[in-house]
Amino acid sequence: MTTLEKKHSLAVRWFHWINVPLLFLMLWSGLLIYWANDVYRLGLGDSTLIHFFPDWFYTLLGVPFQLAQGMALHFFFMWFFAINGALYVAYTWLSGEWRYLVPNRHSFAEALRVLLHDLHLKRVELPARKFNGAQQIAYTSIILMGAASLVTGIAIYKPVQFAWLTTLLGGYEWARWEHFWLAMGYVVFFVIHIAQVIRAGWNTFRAMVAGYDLAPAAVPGAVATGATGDAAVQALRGRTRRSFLVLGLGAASAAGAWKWLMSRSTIGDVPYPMRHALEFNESLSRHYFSDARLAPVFAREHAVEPKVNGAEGLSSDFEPDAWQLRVVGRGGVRSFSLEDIKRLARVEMTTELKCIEGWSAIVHWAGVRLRDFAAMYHPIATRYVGLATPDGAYYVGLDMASALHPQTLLCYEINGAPLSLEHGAPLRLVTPVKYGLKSIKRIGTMTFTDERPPDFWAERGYDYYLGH
Ligand SMILES: Nc1nc2c(c(=O)[nH]1)N[C@H]1C(S)=C(S)[C@@H](COP(=O)(O)O)O[C@H]1N2
Ligand SMILES: [Mo]
Repeated sequence: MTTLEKKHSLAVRWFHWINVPLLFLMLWSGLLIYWANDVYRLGLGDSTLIHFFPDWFYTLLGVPFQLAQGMALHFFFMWFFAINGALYVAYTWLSGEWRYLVPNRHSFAEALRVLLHDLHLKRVELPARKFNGAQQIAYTSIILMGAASLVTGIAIYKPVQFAWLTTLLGGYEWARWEHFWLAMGYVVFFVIHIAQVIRAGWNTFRAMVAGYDLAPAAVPGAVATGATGDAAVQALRGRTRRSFLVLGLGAASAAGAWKWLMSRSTIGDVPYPMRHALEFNESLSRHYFSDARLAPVFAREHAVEPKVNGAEGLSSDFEPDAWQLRVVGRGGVRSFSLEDIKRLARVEMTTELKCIEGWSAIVHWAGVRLRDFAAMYHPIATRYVGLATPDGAYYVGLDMASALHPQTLLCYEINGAPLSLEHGAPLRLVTPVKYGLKSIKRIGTMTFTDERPPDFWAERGYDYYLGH
């Protein structure tokens, strides 16, 4: 005699059909981000065992190298991921389902037995309860990992605003490392889990969709639904059909929503809903931003030579000796020599240059505050400062608060030596409250304006504000 047994609660199915797909979106967009740098690797010292990810991996999966799009997706879907995660946790809490899902003091011993059983190392009876210890540990650790991914993600997305958090996690580079290995952890989980599902067979999979399974009538603890025998089989069939229909409709509407999202008109190279999400994130950062919020500073002996990254606007026909800084404001155009600039108060700082591609370096800079320069030049108050290379090929825009931040420097020295041409001689910007791409090398023109100045990388899909 068989009976229809309720196998999986709403929370468990929610977890599988909503949390997991969202996690996949985060992993997918993360994959678009990780190609960009060589810091993600498995190895010891200088020898690398595996590089994340080798080129063949991207070719195999057909993943494009799209850092900007990956970030836009990541910072758009992070909201869905976070909000859904919070709702899920609230639901399991309020419904009391957490009791089945959270490990208790027996879970660990039980998990060990499950492991021995699964590996065929020992013939052991598995407990007949709803979730065994191994499953409880798995569910709960994925949720904790999700929370940890959010926290480490925030710490690397906004490492200046959330400097306390980043410091707590061991600093920017550690937080990035943690974020990455959590992602690898999901992949390991997923691979093991898929193997288990395949081994467990169709009925287990069906139960995860329909929530119900057939059970021998005598199983203790089985929640009898009334239907037994043929009636139970019939009832399960009906439920299965309905559940797969719902799942199919859900998948189809998710696919539709994705298509809709990706086919929207673009602003600065990303579909407008994602651009708006980036701008929303920007405005949150901005509200959190203040002059008092300084990027962390380091001891000078930690400074290293940063790699040379990006040579847009650094054409070779440049004559450093003839260089002058052209300043454009409402009052007209004025030019300044390097000597004029060096007469301002010299400022030194050791800060972290963080490239959006994922690498970072602690560098010792010397120069003058843009704020001091502006005070000397005395522009009519404007909302933005635009900076461009002499040939106009690279250009960045800064909101005035960021431009006048005490750590925003016009630099002429790097690690105690004059700037080299490839690091931006004769004068470059360094602003540790933003990603490195705002730190324009070889400034030719500085424009005080009320209109948001063009920004080379924002036009190519990145966040404009890029505040940390
Ligand atoms: N003129 C110019 N400035 C630039 C770039 C560039 O391509 N051209 N690249 C930016 C980027 S993406 C980074 S990370 C930093 C790197 O500075 P570095 O080459 O001195 O390490 O410079 C920024 N400033
Ligand atoms: Mo960069």
